[in-house]
Amino acid sequence: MQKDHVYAEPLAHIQDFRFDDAVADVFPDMIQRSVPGYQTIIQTIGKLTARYQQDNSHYYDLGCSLGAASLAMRRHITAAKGKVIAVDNSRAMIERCQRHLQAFRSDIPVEAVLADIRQIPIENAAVVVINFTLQFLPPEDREALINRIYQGLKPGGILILSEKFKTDDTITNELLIDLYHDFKRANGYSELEISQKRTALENVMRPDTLASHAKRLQQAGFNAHNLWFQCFNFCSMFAIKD
Ligand code: GEK
Repeated sequence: MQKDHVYAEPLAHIQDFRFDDAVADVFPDMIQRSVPGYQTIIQTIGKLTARYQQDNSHYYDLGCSLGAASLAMRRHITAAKGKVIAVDNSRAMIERCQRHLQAFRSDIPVEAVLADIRQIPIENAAVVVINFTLQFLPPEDREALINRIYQGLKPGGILILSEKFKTDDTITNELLIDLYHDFKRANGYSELEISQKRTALENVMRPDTLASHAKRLQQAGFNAHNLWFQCFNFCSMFAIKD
């Protein structure tokens, strides 16, 4: 695994964060050291897939990066005629994702698609995963995607949505961010790396509050939804279509 040094040296001008070759090359190390509970979330995506799988269904991984969630889903599908559809709009990510998927043998087909998740059809789905990607969409586009996911799920299907979130009050928001930065320090990131990455993400990753996620899920039609994981300002929710 290549170590993430993307922000290790001082940069004269910090550009907006992009999922380019430099990031894709170090992504497994980056996400592991930057997202609290990442392994737990990926493993639980596998477990939930085992529970919510249905025959003749699609399993979506929206914003798949290198395909960790797709691999977890594929390992757990035993239902007949399943297909995993992994989507990312970064060429650097999807090329590496294709290689990862080919490296492991499986009878379950996986299609790795270079596309914008706002533009692909979502249909016949037993499971839809959107793991730390909704936060990168322009806020005004989020509702339409959640609505389309609801429409594309089969009855009894599940959406697993993981996000970084913010809180409405400054005191708890700053405390959660401080605890998160301690987590990054403990994982070997320097003050310079933490602050340069924060600046790079400022314009491209805009977290919602948990209340706005819950409202959006409810309005889309999900009557059953809840938080199942939280660590600092990172969380994962599930929503089940009845
Ligand atoms: C994992 N889910 O390892 N359409 C398609 N892809 C997009 C879009 C878009 N509009 N916007 C961003 N992306 C993964 C981790 S990373 C999260 C997901 C992170 C893609 C982007 O190219 C990147 O690969 C991914 O969403 C977000 O479980 O790095 O914090």
